[in-house]
Amino acid sequence: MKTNKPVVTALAAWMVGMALVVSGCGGSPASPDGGTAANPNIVNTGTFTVEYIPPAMGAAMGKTTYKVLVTNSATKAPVTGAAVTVDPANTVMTMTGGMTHTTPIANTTLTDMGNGLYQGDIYYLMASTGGSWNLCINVDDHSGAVTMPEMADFTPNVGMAMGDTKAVQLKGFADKISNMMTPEARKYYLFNDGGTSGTAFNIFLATRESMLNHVAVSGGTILKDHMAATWKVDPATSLAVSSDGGTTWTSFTDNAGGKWSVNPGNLAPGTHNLRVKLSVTTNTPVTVWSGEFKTTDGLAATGTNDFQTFSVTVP
Ligand SMILES: [Cu+2]
Repeated sequence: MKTNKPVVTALAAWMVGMALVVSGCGGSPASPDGGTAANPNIVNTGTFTVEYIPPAMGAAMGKTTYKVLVTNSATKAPVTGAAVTVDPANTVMTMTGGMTHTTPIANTTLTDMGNGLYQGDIYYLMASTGGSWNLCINVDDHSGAVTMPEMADFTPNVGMAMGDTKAVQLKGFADKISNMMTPEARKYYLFNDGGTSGTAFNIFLATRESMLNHVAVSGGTILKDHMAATWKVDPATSLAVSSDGGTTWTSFTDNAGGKWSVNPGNLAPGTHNLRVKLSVTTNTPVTVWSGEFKTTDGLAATGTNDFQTFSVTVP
C-alpha cells in the first residue's frame, strides 16, 4: 500500500489539473488560473502573464473601461496583435445568497492599444457590495503554439456609482421574459455611455434575456419572449430624450450594437436632468405590445411611469 501512495497522489493531482484546465474561468475563486495572493491582478496562464488594470478611479457600477497587459511569461516581452476577449458567460457576479448573474458587455473583443495593452468596456449592473465579480479574459496570440485560448480569471472590486447617473432601468409590460419558468417583465438597462457634452448624450442599451445572458439592443436584435418565441427589434424602435421636463422629445440615433446617441439640445455647462423614454417596436412577429412604452414599474404606461431621468454634468 505504501508504494502505491505516491502514484495515487500524482494521479489525483493530474486529475485535479485536468479538471481545472477544462473548467477554466468560472471555477472556484481559489482556482490556480486566478491571481496570486500577492497580486490578484496578475495571472500566469502558462504562455502568458495577464495583468488586469482597473481605471484610475477603480471599476464601478455602470460603464467601466479597463485594460489588461499581456506579456510572454518566459521572455517578459509584451504580446501585441493577440486576440484578447472577455467571456461574457463567465464574467459573473456571485451574489451573497449564492445566485449568479452576468452583466452587459458591448464588445467582447478588447481593443489592441499596442505594447501588450488591450482595452475593454464592461457595463456593471451592480457594485461588489452584495457579492463578488469574476472577470474572465481569454488570450490567443495566433502563434499556433497556443492551441486553445488561455484563460485568466480576475476578481475585480466594483465600487458604487458616484456623480452623474450611471444607469437606469425600464421594464416591459406585455413584453416579458421567462425567469425560472415564470413570466417576468423584461428589463431594459440604459447605461450612460460617457462623452456627455452640450451636444452629445450617449447611451448603451441592453436587456436581460436571462440571469446569465444580457444582450445589446439595436434594430435587428433577436430576442426571446417568455414563451421562448423569438422576436426581432424593429428599426422603428424609439429611444428619446427630453431636457425640458418632458415637453419636447428628440430621438436618439441607433448606431448599432446597442450604442445610441443624441444631441440633448445644446445644453449649457452645468447639471441637467435628462428624461429618457423607450418604446420598442417589433414586426417580426407582429405583437399587440409592439410600440408599448417601457415603464419604471413594469405596468402599463400612464404618463408618469414611462420615463427615467439621468442627472448629467455638461463640462
Ligand atoms: Cu448582483
